[in-house]
Amino acid sequence: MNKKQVLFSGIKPSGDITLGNYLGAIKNWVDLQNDYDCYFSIVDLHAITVKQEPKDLRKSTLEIMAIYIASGIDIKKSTIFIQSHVPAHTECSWLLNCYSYIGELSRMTQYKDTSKNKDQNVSVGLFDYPVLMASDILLYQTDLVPVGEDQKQHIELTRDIATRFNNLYSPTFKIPTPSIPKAGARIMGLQDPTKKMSKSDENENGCIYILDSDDVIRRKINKAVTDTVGIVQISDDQLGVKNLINIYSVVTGLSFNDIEEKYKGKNYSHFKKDLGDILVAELSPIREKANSLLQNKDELLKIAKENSDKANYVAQKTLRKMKKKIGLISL
Ligand code: ATP
Ligand code: LTN
Repeated sequence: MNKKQVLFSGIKPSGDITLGNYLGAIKNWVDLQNDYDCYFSIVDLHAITVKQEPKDLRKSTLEIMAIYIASGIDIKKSTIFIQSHVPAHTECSWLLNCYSYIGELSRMTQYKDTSKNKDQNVSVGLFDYPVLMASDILLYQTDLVPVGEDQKQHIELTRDIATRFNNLYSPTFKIPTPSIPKAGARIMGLQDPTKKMSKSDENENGCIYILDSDDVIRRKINKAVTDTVGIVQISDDQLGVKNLINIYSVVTGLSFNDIEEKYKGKNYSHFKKDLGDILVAELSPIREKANSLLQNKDELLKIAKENSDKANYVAQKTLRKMKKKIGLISL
């Protein structure tokens, strides 16, 4: 039997998980786990590149773990682990820092965007974020990295660093390929459809959170900004409506055309009511399962421990290889 290809992805516990995270990432992972040997991480070390309240960080980390499982990621098939439980990630990151260039890191748009909005000091960690991400991916000899469009540049950088290391020494890392979902690749904010829906957004009405109650989901959809055109159609002059149609399409599997047809002659409130119902049907079972998992923290931690043992074993193997090639003495 051929060995399955390896898949790695992760989400930062930097806030409550949004519909963007779910449709752009988690939902696709669930489908991929039968075909790949999957690692899904909660990347807490990435979250601390910007300020986090310790208690919120702890809460988000466990919530993401519960949401992964509640959304259908099967711990018998996939490895779900907390990044800081596998020390090889930080160690590998230092090593790869020595093969990464300030020039290439300076060109990363996520860094430029995040640092631009900070009035206080920007941490070295924020600048170095992509090297830690490269370590996450390369330690597992990853073939495929499913991410939203915004992360493509970081995967390109990962490929460059890996190729550089392989050329300098000898083949050490698999060169990973990004996989960007066509649908759901970019869910926009409900209050500002020119910006992506993001868990660190200050405006709560702009985001639907996976653990939002049914009423809150419906209310946020009702309040979503639209326009005065009044036609449910895909148009670049109607970014709010376009985003809602996209969400509708990703959840139901209906094409944009089907949706436009279905709502011909109907007003926005009719469309929004249906979309609210569709989202409630999709998210409420996940919320209930996640909340029930969160009732038993010991069980979640037990899963985290077992899975990190598995991840540690695989990651250490690559790390040992790297150190040997670099010329570090092992005992
Ligand atoms: P933050 O607001 O803290 O930057 P985020 O909400 O952008 O966080 P990440 O942890 O950076 O989320 O991303 C986790 C995964 O979810 C990534 O694969 C990312 O591409 C995807 N993702 C995040 N936001 C969206 C979105 N609005 N639409 C589609 N995919 C998204
Ligand atoms: N940088 C990613 C999160 C992330 C990740 C990874 C994704 C950290 N390490 C490894 C895929 C593979 C983000 O901001 N979405």
